[in-house]
Amino acid sequence: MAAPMNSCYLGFDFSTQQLKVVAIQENLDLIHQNNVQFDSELPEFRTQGGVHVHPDGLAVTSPVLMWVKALDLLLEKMKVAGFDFSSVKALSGSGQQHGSVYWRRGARQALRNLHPDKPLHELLQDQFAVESSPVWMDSSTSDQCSNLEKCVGGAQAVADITGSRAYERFSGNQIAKIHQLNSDAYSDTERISLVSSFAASLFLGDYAAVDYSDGSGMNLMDIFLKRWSPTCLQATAPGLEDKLGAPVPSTAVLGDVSSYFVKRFGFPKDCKVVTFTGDNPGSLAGMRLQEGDVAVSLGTSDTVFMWIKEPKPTVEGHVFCNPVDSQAYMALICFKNGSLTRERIRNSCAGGSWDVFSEGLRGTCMGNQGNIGMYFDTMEITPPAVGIYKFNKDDQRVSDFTEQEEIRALVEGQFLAKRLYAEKLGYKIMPGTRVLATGGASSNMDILQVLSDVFNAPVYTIDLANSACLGCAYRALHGLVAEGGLTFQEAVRNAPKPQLAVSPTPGALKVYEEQLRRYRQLEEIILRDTKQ
Ligand code: 5FX
Repeated sequence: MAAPMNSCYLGFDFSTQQLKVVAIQENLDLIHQNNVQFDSELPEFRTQGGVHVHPDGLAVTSPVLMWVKALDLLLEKMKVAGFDFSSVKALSGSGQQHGSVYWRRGARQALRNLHPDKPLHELLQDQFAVESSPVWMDSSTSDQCSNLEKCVGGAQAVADITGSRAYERFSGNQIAKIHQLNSDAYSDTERISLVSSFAASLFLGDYAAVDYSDGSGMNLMDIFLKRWSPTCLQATAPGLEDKLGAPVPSTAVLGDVSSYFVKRFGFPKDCKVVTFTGDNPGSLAGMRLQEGDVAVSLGTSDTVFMWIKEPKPTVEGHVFCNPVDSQAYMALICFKNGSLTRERIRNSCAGGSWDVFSEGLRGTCMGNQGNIGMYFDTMEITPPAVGIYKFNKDDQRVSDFTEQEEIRALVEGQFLAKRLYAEKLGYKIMPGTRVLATGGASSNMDILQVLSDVFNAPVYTIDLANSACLGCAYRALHGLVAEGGLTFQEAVRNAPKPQLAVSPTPGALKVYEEQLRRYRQLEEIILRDTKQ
């Protein structure tokens, strides 16, 4: 039976700096969006950019209760805005990838008995064995990564099983560190969730399973067999399989929403909770990525991802299970120095104004007269390097650029790195290639022009600057019909199509082939020097 027109679907995104939600109707029209900014709206947690960077500069965590309280606040804001919760047929969501949450023994009972008179953060305040959850910006687990690669037979062997070599931010290595340094907390942990499955657990009123796609970012799952790898589990921590629960397909319906939400907000009793996934997989769904497209997400982290059919994991980049098609995969490359670095250069070279930043791009020409910059404010993921490197047209290291040159050097450098690593993963720009852009910076046409020129391909955007929550609203809708065999593409065929934003400037191909060649060489030199 077709759902009435006023039914709607919710998609949440628990990202690094904020919690967001969108609501879409059955016809896929967007009817509500809302958000909670962690730093400004929950100042009691004293985060900066949603996180705490520890004194060693390597460990990065977020208070798990902040995420819980953000959900309390978001739902209150929706209520005040007159949102009709009784029309929600299904909900899903995404979370920043790799972050891990440690539920204390007894937390399942607490989740099953949430009292509707109280906010979640009061009910759950004592239910976490680890209060500061490690997040994706963390790079403190080098020892655990070396150990995993040693136990499994090398970096490529780990990639062959889990889709990625051992990465410091990947949850398995974070779990190993907690087991080693905080063994009491580990023993007191009943269940380990990812940020995504933790958020789903709140709605479900029970532990929610990890989905295949986000589960691929743990260095624990066999992405081909779609189950935990016994070798990786054993190398990580004892008794881990029980603490993780079995992973499930990303389209699975987990069950009905907890009675807490029915009583407190008026959700229908049979409102379904569809498995939550990672923010990048959520974006893939929101952008309705097709084979051959390359997506560039410009957020706190910048990511590049592609839809692939025959994955060949290497020691660079990641392969994840695809969130909307269980036969397919997605390749992903993550760059840590994304929007925070763009904001820093905006502040230092453009007086804090995006308009002046844009003028800087328009006032300089393609190729920046041979100047090249690499801006790794914090330890980068791709490539593993830290520091600021500026080169003139003769490949000599220089200490200064003019403000406008600096702005262009940053943006060109960020996009050259994206093209370089996409090509290393086998991606080829062909006639017909589309670059799909999303994330905060995708609303800046001058930044997109540079992207289009560097990739020598047209850039498309979708209306919403952040596609992860939209993708999860689509996934909520698809989750209800997936078992009947309807594909994701069929379920969302009427969604707004990505719109052409900019096309490459004539002459871009020649300029950036040369810049890319130099960028590759200069990066190799930096990496060689870093290792010495
Ligand atoms: C992907 O591997 C990442 O680490 C980041 O893009 C996080 O998902 C950001 F939330």
